[in-house]
Amino acid sequence: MRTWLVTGGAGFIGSWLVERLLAAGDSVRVLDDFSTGTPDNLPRHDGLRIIEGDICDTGLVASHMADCDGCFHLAAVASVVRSFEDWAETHRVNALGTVTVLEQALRAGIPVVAASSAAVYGIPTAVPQEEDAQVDPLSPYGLDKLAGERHAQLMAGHGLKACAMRFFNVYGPRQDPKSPYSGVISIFADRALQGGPLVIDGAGDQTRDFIYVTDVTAALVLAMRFLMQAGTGGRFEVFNVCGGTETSISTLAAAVIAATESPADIEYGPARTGDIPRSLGAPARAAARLGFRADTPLEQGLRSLAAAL
Ligand code: NAD
Ligand code: UD2
Repeated sequence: MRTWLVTGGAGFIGSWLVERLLAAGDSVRVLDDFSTGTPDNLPRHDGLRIIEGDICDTGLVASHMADCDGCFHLAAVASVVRSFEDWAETHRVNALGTVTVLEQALRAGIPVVAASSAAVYGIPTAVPQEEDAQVDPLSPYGLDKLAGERHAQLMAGHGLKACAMRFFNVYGPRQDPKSPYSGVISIFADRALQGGPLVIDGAGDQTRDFIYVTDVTAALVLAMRFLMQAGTGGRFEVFNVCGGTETSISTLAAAVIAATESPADIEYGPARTGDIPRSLGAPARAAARLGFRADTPLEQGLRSLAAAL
């Protein structure tokens, strides 16, 4: 049995990861400040310990890492929009918090699998986006995620084992639809269940690469296994965590209406300023090196989401 530290484990993706690790028979410590996450997302389980605290608290992070086998680092201010509204605080959590977690993992000699984002790429110069594509983040959020990756890469030269996982657009139960920073699928599903309308920003031909949350947690576990099996010395890898399928927002709206069997209408509003026209990840590297493949088709994921609401 192994023991894992999961920062941000009370959040949307973190709570699904915690469930997966507990189901595998491992022990889990969650470090979370409950700023967007909640203990209500987590099960009652003998193998789970929940610590309320800030990832920038060096002593706290160090003390809980001391006897862990590895760390999954998911805690973040996880919103592009909020990163503009609350620039310095986002930077504190996403940059300083990440460096704190990485540095303490380096000192403890444990591997880290950290959440990064497709936001590091900025506007794609070509799709599908491979990990070696140009990075040019357009937001403080994306910039701090990129900085976290670079710190991990630098620390690998000093012995850290780390993977940065560039999540594309993740969806599934427990993603809060009420927040102004919510992802489009949780907003559309909520609107569909309220009877509509679903409001598409712009023409609806913009595309995204959606990935269901349990596919993401599968990738995280495979990345940790990869690091545990790596030889001695430092190691840094970056992986897209994506489905490799492009879906337009109009197609998505129709699919959400079908999955929820809703009578809701679709309306069109103004395009979002700075919206990215296409986003599609290349899944080949994670497939080749981690054996990862996202295997939840959009229709199936949307049905699971609808059933959970
Ligand atoms: P979330 O907001 O549900 O989870 C983040 C968690 O971190 C929350 O539980 C929050 O309370 C906690 N947290 C925030 N600041 C903290 C701090 N200072 N100390 C301790 N805990 C803190 O968001 P999520 O969607 O589950 O995102 C998880 C990770 O995945 C984040 O790193 C995010 O940037 C990344 N990500 C998410 C998506 C997506 O589509 N959801 C896409 C790309 C990357
Ligand atoms: C951002 C981040 C991504 C991830 C995600 C979290 C970038 C490049 N990407 O992606 O990494 O953090 O946020 O959710 O910064 N839309 C509508 N109607 C709505 C809501 C959204 O049409 O009611 C459109 C929106 O204009 C956009 C698409 O849906 O074209 C996706 O929007 P999103 O906010 O879910 O995510 P996105 O791609 O901005």
